[in-house]
Amino acid sequence: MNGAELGARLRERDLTAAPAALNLIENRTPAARKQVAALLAEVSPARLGGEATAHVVGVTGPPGAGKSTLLSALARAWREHGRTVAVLAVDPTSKRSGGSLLGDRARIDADPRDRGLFIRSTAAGERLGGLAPATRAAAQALAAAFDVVVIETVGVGQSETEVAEAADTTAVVVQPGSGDALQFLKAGIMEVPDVLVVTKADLGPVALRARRDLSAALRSLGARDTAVVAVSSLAPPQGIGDLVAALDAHRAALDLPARRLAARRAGALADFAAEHGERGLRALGGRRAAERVLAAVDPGADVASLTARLEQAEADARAAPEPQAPE
Ligand SMILES: Nc1nc2c(ncn2[C@@H]2O[C@H](COP(=O)(O)OP(=O)(O)OP(=O)(O)O)[C@@H](O)[C@H]2O)c(=O)[nH]1
Ligand SMILES: [Mg+2]
Repeated sequence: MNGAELGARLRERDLTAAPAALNLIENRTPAARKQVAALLAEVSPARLGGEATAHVVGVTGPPGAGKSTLLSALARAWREHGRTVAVLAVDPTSKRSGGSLLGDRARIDADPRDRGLFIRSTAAGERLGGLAPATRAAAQALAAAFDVVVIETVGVGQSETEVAEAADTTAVVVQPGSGDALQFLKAGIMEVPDVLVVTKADLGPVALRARRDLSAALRSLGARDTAVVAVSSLAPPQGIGDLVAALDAHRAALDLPARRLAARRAGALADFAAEHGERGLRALGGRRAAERVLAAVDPGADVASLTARLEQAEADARAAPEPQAPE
């Protein structure tokens, strides 16, 4: 499989390259990883002449909150607006992705003939709620070709942090009557999301109350910019248009190059840590030192080359006869 060729096709917005690109990205053999690096280089900002134009949206929330049903409705709305959509549903139950799992957690209802909508289940990382390096790479690759790339993960609380790092906009999805999100927000366990979605608005008063309580909690935290949107994803859908608008508004107000640069650096650090563990980070001189290494690399570099730079720095540090004196 030729990574550079697949990357070039994605760069030219050839959506039919997506399945093969994802197969390659999920293949963790050394040979495949070289090809993945070649693929990512083709869709790097340096090669694209700027940031990939997709809106990368993180959708996260507790099991059963209604994420997949919501994404069915959202995807439909985006497609009606003429936007192409890729959904990466992270499967927390599997560390390796297998054919049998595809579509299992996704449960997204879509027209299989629609070439503008691509849905894929991907395996979760080692830690609960973590993003596998493959998921991050997949999002970056698809962001060159699709208008919207969604990363859907299960969990609420700290587990959403990695998704928030990888996405332009993060939406936390909660269902009415589940007090967890409210408690997590108040206790500061959950980072304030960009958009908060209360699902199952068709349930009536309980949904309205959840929306009111969450809005009040956000106000008391000073998070006035976070939109709280109540939706029903079942027919007839409600609030989906408002949610599309809230997501777009967040994206429009964003310093995209800064956001994406931070995402690539965080991604490289996470990939490096996943591969080389705490020992690897220590060899580099710790997280701060690793961040300094990354800050010295061209801002247009892709994650694979950033990770390679960290690996080089680690090798240099191990080869050095004496430990480097801190400045
Ligand atoms: N009444 C009502 N039920 C809904 C709505 N959205 C989803 N549901 C139901 O809630 C249940 C869970 O929905 P999913 O979309 O699978 O939830 P999820 O968050 O993707 O779940 P996991 O992937 O298991 O974490 C299903 O039985 C849905 O039919 C809604 O707007 N109204
Ligand atoms: Mg789901």
